Amino acid sequence: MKALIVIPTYNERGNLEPLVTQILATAPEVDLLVIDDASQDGTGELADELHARLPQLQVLHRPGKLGLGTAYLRGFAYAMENGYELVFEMDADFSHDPKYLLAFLEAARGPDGADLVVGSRYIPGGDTPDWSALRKFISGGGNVFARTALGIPIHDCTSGYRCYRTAALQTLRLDQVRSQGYAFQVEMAYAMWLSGYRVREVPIVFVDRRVGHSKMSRKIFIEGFTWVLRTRLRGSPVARRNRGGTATTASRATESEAPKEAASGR
Ligand SMILES: Nc1nc2c(ncn2[C@@H]2O[C@H](COP(=O)(O)OP(=O)(O)OP(=O)(O)O)[C@@H](O)[C@H]2O)c(=O)[nH]1
Ligand SMILES: [Mg+2]
Repeated sequence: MKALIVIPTYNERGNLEPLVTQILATAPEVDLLVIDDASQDGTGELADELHARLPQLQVLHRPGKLGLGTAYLRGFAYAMENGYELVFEMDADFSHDPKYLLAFLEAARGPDGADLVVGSRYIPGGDTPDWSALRKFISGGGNVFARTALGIPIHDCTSGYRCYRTAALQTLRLDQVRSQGYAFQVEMAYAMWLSGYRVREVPIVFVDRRVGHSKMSRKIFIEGFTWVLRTRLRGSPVARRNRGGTATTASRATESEAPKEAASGR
């Protein structure tokens, strides 16, 4: 299966090359797309050097820090335009260990393959060993809140390590996505699930970045919280099935209702 790994970067010079090396050692058949937002530390130039050496790595340069959500949407569009069957989201900071790529590919393969595979910290085998009790509480609590408020059966809907089937993405209203940070991940997971697509979680141990700085802000947390509340009230504009004008949990098809009709091209 032709797979593209999208890696958004903002000041990740110390991480990019070892990450790319490790990805290609684990899954040599995948292609990579680095989306750099005019990093000041030379990440964009390094990505261009890597592209010159590695034909399977492409680079998109954006003029400024435009946010994670728009970077991934650009990556999804690239995957669809270039015939990739699977598209991955992956952070550049080694929090998302490339060793899990094979488990993702396994879960996405075959006739029963998932349309969205989520790397989950909140199922058996998943963990966040480096986090303080407070950070665990905020992330774990945020996930319980999103799950309960939206009624989604996904344990880690804020996880940014995932793999989508592009045929499924193609049926969503991606032009309606407005969120950027954690909300972007929840919005996409919700739209996939609501649209009847098969979602599967594989356990990941999420470790803290080794070098560089986090770009997450309080604003991103608040966006996540208010997005869930708003969506609970108004529904998802992104899901392909949106009966009665609002997408409530009741409008979601069960797996037996042929959720893969779009994904299989029927
Ligand atoms: N292109 C692009 N990449 C971004 C932007 N913001 C963050 N990133 C990248 O997105 C990934 C995740 O960002 P991090 O800063 O690690 O955020 P996080 O993983 O949620 O937070 P930490 O747990 O603190 O690491 C990294 O690869 C960043 O370089 C952005 O605006 N544009
Ligand atoms: Mg990170």
